[in-house]
Amino acid sequence: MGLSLFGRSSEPQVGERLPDGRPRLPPGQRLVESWPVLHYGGIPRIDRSTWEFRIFGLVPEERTLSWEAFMALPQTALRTDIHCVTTWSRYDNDWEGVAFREILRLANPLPEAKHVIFHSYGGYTTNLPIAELDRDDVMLAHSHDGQPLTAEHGGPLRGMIPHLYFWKSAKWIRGIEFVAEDRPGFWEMYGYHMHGDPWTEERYG
Ligand SMILES: Nc1nc2c(c(=O)[nH]1)N[C@H]1C(S)=C(S)[C@@H](COP(=O)(O)O)O[C@H]1N2
Ligand SMILES: [Mo]
Repeated sequence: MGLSLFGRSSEPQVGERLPDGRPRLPPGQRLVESWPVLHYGGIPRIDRSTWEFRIFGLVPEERTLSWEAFMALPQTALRTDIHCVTTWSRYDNDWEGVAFREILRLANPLPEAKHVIFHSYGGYTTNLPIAELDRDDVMLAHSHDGQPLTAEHGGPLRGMIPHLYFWKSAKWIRGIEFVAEDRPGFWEMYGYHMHGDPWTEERYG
């Protein structure tokens, strides 16, 4: 019998609440068991031996991390739910990677930096306020459910921002740019919301 409160179950878990009282399943979402693959364009094939992650923009000193340097950063693990704007949600994803706050410490952005743009191999971008990333449940993830991220799901490295719609969690990331003014990323330019809170259904506009 699947009675575990936050375990994966085939039963609809519509009544569950988050600790702060919000429903675990945001409005207009339905639960899926599989993990859909969604992206615009092709899947970039990236070799970890040539992979680089660049920290740039409003920082005192730009940095470029190799895969080895990235993996030498303190590692963390988190279990989170995914909410895609196309209305599927997937519970209990186990991620491993580097906490975003570790990246913030490393970047040490200038006081005028208020937003970031994630840049992906293949050209995708997405924008977020730094304030939305400076939380202990945001990370850059290289593994999912105990396995290295597959290329289709954003490997070697993707963003993982569980409290916003999943388009903000860029796959195949290659850099983070610190900026003063918010500016729309790829989907935001096509009408997706600049912020993207699933609980207030900030889907489009
Ligand atoms: N680089 C890149 N990242 C991306 C996208 C994309 O098109 N390109 N799509 C976003 C969207 S809309 C979603 S729902 C998730 C899907 O991630 P998944 O394929 O691992 O489920 O990736 C997000 N990150
Ligand atoms: Mo999406």
